[in-house]
Amino acid sequence: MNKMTILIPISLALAAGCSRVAQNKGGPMNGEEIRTYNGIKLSSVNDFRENSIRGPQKIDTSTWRLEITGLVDTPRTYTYHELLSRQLEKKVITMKCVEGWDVTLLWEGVALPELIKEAGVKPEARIAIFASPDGYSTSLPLSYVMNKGLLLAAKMNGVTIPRERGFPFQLAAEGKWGYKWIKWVSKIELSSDTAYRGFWEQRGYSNDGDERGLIFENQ
Ligand SMILES: Nc1nc2c(c(=O)[nH]1)N[C@H]1C(S)=C(S)[C@@H](COP(=O)(O)O)O[C@H]1N2
Ligand SMILES: [Mo]
Repeated sequence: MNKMTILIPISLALAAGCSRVAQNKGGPMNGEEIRTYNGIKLSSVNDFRENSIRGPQKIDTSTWRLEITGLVDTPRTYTYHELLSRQLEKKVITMKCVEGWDVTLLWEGVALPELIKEAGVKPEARIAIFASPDGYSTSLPLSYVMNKGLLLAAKMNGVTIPRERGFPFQLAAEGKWGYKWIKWVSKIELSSDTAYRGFWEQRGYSNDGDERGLIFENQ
């Protein structure tokens, strides 16, 4: 354990992330990642910093489920294999952390609006609340999720998302700060409660989370 590791709990209380350099400690990553796509130079899956509130989660895909619930006509659950057997879409997207670093990768995953449509949206639904087994949560306006065609990403740069990065799925919340890009997402709840605030949002970070806008709510 080095000095940085000891300092992490202190910096976590202050910022949506700290500064441990990511390492790929095994996990499901396979094959060689691609580093250019359609002429665009990509970052590496190793260029992230490890910012997770409780460290990397270990998900067992045989028991893992994605649940879509709340203000829907029919709550739905999907297994890992059900999701992966769907058509996957690809997009190059940059993720920016409020700490001042960013990564541009090829994200590949399941179109979230399709899953939400399968559950059926009740007219009162305004936001989607996302939750993960590490106790993390965040929310986004339902109109943004649907219109932007957000992906639940299963791959980065052509390789399975490493455990540290959110295997089996990380939400690619295009246009929003990194803290909206929830890792290990396992529950999506549609809600009318626009006063809901996620983990970092409760601690003062912008609820809108637009990466071109303010970092803090009351600036
Ligand atoms: N479940 C979960 N998702 C999370 C986080 C977390 O702590 N837990 N951290 C967020 C933050 S602050 C960032 S910048 C991105 C990328 O974090 P990483 O670099 O640790 O992968 O993941 C986001 N998703
Ligand atoms: Mo972050």
